[in-house]
Amino acid sequence: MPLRALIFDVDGTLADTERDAHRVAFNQAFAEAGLPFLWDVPTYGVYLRVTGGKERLRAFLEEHREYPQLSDEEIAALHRAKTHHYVEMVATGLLPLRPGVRRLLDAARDADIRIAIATTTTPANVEALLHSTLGADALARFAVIGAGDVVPRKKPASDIYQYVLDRMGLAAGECLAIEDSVNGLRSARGAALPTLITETDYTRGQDFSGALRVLTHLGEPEDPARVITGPEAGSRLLVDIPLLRQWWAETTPP
Ligand code: XBP
Ligand code: MG
Repeated sequence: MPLRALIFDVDGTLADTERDAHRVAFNQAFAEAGLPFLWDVPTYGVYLRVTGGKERLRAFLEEHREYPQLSDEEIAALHRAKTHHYVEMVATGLLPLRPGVRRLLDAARDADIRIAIATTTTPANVEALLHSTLGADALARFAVIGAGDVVPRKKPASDIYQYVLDRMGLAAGECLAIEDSVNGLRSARGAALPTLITETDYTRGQDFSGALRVLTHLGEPEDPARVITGPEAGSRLLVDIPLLRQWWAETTPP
């Protein structure tokens, strides 16, 4: 059975979006609404344990009763403003793809391996990021884009990966997921997907047991990735299609 598809997470995996884009867009929306709080870098890191922007804000307010408590409608309106700011920011080209992402997307296309997206973030955010980094016809590269509220339960539930697999008509054993966080790993593994981790500053040190390999990133010729967990730990390499096929084959019976 060949490897048929790569399923990418977005935030933290395709691009390092959380600290300098999502967090900043939330703070712009909070300030505009006259709210008496903002999320500094460490605070945002704490609440990243909750996936989904609306859900993250709800969790923060529940733990900060000293601040005005917002209704679901108010949170939804605030989140729409945040999405607007995020999309505007990303459209300026502020956020590059992480090392090796473009190279691997192109290599997958050349090898007839489908690519798809499974993310918790709002669809407009995904489209803005893909357009600004991959150009006007970026969306056509992806067989399926599963994003945001299209499923009832966000990561770490496996719903979004199951949704993408169903839409592609593929079994988990024919695919490989690429993620950056423990919530993403749980989600992908819950759908029985072999999963590669490229960690970020926010996710370094999380419990990645069950991952196929943990890497610093996917690597570029001038900046190879370092393997953090796996038989090659400590070595530097480029993640390319032959290597992905080799790692993926370890997970599937011949
Ligand atoms: C990342 C998330 C998202 C973003 C914010 O998901 O948890 O909530 O931080 O997105 P993933 P929204 O890594 O699965 O892409 O504000 O649009 O929810
Ligand atoms: Mg992520």
